[in-house]
Amino acid sequence: EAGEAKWPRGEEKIWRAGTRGVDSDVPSITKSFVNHVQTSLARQAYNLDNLGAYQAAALSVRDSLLVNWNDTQMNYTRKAPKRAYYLSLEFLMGRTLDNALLNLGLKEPYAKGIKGLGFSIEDILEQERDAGLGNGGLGRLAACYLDSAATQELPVWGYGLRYKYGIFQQLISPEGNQLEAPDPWLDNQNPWELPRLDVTYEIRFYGQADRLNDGTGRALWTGGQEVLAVAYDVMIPGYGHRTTNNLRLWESKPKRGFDLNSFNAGNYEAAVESSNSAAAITAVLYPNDHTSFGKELRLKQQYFWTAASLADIIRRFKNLGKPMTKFPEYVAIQLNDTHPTLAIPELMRILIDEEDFDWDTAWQIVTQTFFYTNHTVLPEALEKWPVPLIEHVLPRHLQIIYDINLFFLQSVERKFPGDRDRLARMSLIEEGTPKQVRMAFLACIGSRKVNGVAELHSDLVRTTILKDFVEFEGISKFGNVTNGITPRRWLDQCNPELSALISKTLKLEKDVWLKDLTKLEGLLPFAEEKKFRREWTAIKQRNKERLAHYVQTTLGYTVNTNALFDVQIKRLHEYKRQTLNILGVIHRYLSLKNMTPAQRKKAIPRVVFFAGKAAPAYYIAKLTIRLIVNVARVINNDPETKEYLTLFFLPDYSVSLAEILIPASDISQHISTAGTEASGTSNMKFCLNGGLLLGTVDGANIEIAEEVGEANVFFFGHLTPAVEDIRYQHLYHPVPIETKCPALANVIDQVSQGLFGPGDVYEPLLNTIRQTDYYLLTDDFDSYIAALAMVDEAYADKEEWAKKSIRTTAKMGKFSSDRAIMEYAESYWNLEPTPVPPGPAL
Ligand code: T68
Repeated sequence: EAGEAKWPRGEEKIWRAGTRGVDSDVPSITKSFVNHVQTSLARQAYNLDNLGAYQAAALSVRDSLLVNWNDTQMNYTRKAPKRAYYLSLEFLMGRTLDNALLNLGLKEPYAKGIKGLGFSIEDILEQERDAGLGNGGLGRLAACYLDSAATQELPVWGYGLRYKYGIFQQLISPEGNQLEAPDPWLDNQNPWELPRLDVTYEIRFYGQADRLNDGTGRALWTGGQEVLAVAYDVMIPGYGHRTTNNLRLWESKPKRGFDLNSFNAGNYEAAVESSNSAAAITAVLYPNDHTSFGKELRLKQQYFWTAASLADIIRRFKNLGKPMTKFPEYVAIQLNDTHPTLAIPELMRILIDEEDFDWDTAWQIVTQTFFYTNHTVLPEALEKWPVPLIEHVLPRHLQIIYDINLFFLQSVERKFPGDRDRLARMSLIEEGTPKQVRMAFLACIGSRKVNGVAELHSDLVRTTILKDFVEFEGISKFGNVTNGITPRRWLDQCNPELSALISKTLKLEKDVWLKDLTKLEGLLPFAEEKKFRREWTAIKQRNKERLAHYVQTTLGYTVNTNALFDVQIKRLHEYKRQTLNILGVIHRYLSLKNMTPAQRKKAIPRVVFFAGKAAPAYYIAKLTIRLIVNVARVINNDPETKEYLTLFFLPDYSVSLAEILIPASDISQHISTAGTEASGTSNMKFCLNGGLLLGTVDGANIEIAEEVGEANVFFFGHLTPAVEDIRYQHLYHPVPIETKCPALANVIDQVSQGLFGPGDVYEPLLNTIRQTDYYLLTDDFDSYIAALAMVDEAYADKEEWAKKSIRTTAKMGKFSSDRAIMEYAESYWNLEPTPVPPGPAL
């Protein structure tokens, strides 16, 4: 059979017996733990600290993962199913140990064993550094999808880059400025990765591309720089069975240690320089979300990663012994945003220059293989690469992109003869100085299907940025897959008490409902039971206390846990409108100041939490952080109001911090200008944990409201269809804020006049509102304040609030990433689950 592994040499019996990793009984676990302390770590029981204990535990768990991983890969090789590959420049994995224990079903025996050896599992889990190889939603989505693909036993691998430094560490100066420090996450060696020093590919940059002019369309690409891609594998265990998929991350290194010619000539600097430039490619994650920059190193990252991944995928396919024309029957490649779009011209190059295919056959193969997911319609986020830069770095690819464009525009001309505007609109090349390649268009025409990430967003993709392409290619190519989140990490791991209560109440083992999240609907009748509501609320309360404890130990502040906890945690961006939130906080503060003590006594106490990073060059976003921190400084120290309102900006937001914040929230804010947030995924996490949603009619908020009922969400603000008209009015019929929104004008005046430190500092931020107000703060402020008041009113009735909270969790089944990944598998990739058979693999 195709892909049958060769029988190994030597004593068959020993090979067949193999190893089963670590047995799941406590004595075997402690033995393996001690063994790793003494051999892998070369340490001893005395002086072993929590970090050492974490490493030993991780290495022990890894043994079991590896056995499953091997058997899974062997099974895939044998059965040769169609495979899908998820190409993402970001995988925001967070911590691994707790997730690995959960998915292997080993949490309890490891906790026991570790306790018996004098450590606590909680302390050990805290030792692990987050793998922060992503910016935000896009990278975390990729991580959730890997968890779900493995859980659904789908043959899916991820491909990404092994950044030496992940997303920067955020520090906040006393003045409230964001400072960035590097994130050396690999400094204590990483037990979760397996270096594959034998899996390498040579990747070329620069040089010349000479067309052969032999009528074949082929070209020779020679010269330039060659860099080595080295594979590191990360095991991705599924929940509740043995399937363990792979995430392959590439590291760049010089092809030879360093340039021997320079070295021999005595030019040591030059010799090391070229090796530095090779290593630079995977040195650091770019910290910009939602802006396209056109930097050469970023382009090199994209090509390095797509070329290495494609070479690896093709090598694996060729082991099946099938002709390349069958490639799309065995391989689906999902492009996570446009970042891996160069894979399209790269596969064309391989098929034409190396495999001798004619253009049409090659294009046929390419367009049956790729799938493209769009994650934003914000114009500044749509990737464009300057033509001269591509020509310099990837000369052959530019030729191919031009050829793709030529044939494409010819076909547009045939369908819409003489429509020159249309040709200009649809061209892959945007005219200008310099000309630029429009990557979303290339990804679109090179793919079999295109999708957005929530219903509204997918509609916007179809009616705005890709409208012409829908008219040309037909609507059926353009779909929607609403995002999802893994309930393993985002409920069971981060909120174990709630998970236990759910299992007890549903009378189901958690491995049943964690794999079929629609089972949560069974909670609905319990919303009517007072005793259940009390248990539910008590768990929320303990999660609030856990967060308060975190704030106490990190910031040194005491948090009032009897207050309503109001949370907004996400990347800082004007479109996400953290500014609206902080101006709303100031409005509340000013109102409290205007009350008599007796009036204040009736107010609902509120604690507002912010967390999130700003791109290092995003000045306005950094000013917003500065404003938040300085507002906090003033109001947290105001004896008149601090009982009723306090505010915290928690530095260095991460997956692990989200796991503390989300279970503790009563209300979370998802308040983007309508039509700007493609989906949002933290909205799903909060609601799954019984937090209510305050938001705009945007992204997945809409689908959450459809599920849980509008009575259980707090909506406000203008709707998407109105936004364009309002922006037009801002430009051509501006109304002064004082007239349009006096409440907001007053808040802005207070900031400007120095209530929170020198007002001139904030002028550039305030001017964005006073002037174009592109994100409609002046239009939405009043309804936002009204919605906040509705929240207060609803929270005053604790029994009703608990009912809303329970009903919300109960209706979140749709938002499991298991559902989302199965939609991709069935409607896009055409993949089947491929379970690992019981018993040893050999
Ligand atoms: C997010 N996009 C969307 N981009 O904003 C969010 N961009 O609505 C959605 O839920 C999520 O994707 C998942 O679909 C991002 O997070 C980036 O991080 C990014 C990074 C680099 C370049 C451009």
